[in-house]
Amino acid sequence: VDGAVRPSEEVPVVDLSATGLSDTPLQQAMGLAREHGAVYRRRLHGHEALLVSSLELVTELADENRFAKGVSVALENVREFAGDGLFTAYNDEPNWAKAHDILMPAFALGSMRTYHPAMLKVARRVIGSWDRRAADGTPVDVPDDMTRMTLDTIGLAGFGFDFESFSRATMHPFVEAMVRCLEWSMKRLGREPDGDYTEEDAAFRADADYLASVVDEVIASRTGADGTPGEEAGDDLLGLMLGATHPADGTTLDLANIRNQVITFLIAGHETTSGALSFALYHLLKDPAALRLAQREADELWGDQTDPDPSFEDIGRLPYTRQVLNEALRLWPTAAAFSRQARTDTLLGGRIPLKAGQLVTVLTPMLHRDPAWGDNPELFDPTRFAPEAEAARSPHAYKPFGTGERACIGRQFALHEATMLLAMLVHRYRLIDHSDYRLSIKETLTLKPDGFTLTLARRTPAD
Ligand code: MNH
Repeated sequence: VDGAVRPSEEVPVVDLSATGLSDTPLQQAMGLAREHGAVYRRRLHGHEALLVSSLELVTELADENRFAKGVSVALENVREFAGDGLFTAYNDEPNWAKAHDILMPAFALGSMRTYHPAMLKVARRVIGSWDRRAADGTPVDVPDDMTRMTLDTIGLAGFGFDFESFSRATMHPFVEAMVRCLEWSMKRLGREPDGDYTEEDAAFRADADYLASVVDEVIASRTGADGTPGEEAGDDLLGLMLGATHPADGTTLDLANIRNQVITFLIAGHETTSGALSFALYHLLKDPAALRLAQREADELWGDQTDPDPSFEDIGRLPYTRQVLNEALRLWPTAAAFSRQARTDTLLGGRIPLKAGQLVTVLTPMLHRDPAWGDNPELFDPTRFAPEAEAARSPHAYKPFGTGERACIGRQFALHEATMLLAMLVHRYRLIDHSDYRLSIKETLTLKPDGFTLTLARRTPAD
């Protein structure tokens, strides 16, 4: 009446207290968004979350003046084993800015040159293993091998530590403990108020302690017996953390924080990239035209060389392969949600009242299916990331790496490593869908195709 904008409670409320949270909460949340729309409230055992997935509202949430990263309940759970590492630190925790400032240079595009040799070494481990499978015709477990690859890569490139995952029949116990910790963090979201969880919590504690012990081994391999860095701290991530001082106050990171950072990088640095590569291979398998284009691009670069030697510069010459990864991350952003926190009392979209400090969850896979993506958002189409198409679209329509100051620090690292491996794999192998694989997605806070196997045949680039 007086012309002022009045909040109106038009947001649908979904109460899950009776049914509970599913084992695949992200896919459950996607289903609820399809049913109730791009913004809804989800109630569960007395907690309420606001889930948002429209370009209109995410554009507002990306405004750093009004919103900042929110440490969600899920991330609070991850804090139980990653502490004040970069990913789970609160915005105002001094160690966040300090570690961010010290580590940022190590993640600039140019720094990828330093990691390239380690990435290539591990890519060749994948090929060694897949050549044997191609020769005897047995299937490869794609997500398992992508996880071996990304873990070995972050270990070697970041910390000079070799997990040697391809010399093991089963995954390194670090991965198994880490996956259980992530699972614990996810399942804890759905706990009944009067349930007894002592057993789960004890098992979690044991896993978290084991992770810390592996990390202490990684750190010890680089420090003297007294815990101080040796003469040559090195210029990889661990070297920086042990040696570099903060430009502002000249202090280094403390050892407790370094331990949290190493756990954080070992987890954040491999779990999501391995899912991204697995989804990219899945989509190429199901889209022969896209696979052909990716193969042609690699063939043009490496011709009929049996063992190409990709240079650092080559990775920038694989734009279509990069588009394939971007498109796989559009449909299945492997870190599928992130939270924003209101800086002050505000109205979201001019209609949804938020209190200062209140969290809002962005449901990335549904943002990535907003009408801004056209009429067929479920369709895998790497040309969506052709430069002209990208220029015509809002930057807020695509957020697989989060947003703003707290966005992913490892984006270039992930894309360099994944583009190189994907191009090497399609250059070398025909991908055979021996089981007529139907996509099913496993959730452990991150997303991965479940039970995805392939058989392989060596190709000659003329194929
Ligand atoms: Mn990563 C933050 C997704 C690869 C290290 N990463 C984030 C966020 C998303 C994300 C989303 C923001 C989370 C939030 O807002 O709460 N990350 C990815 C994806 C890939 C990925 C989809 C691969 C594909 N990330 C990597 C790699 C590394 C890494 C590789 C390290 C080598 N990520 C981080 C760190 C943060 C982060 C560290 C936290 C940054 C900060 O808050 O300062």
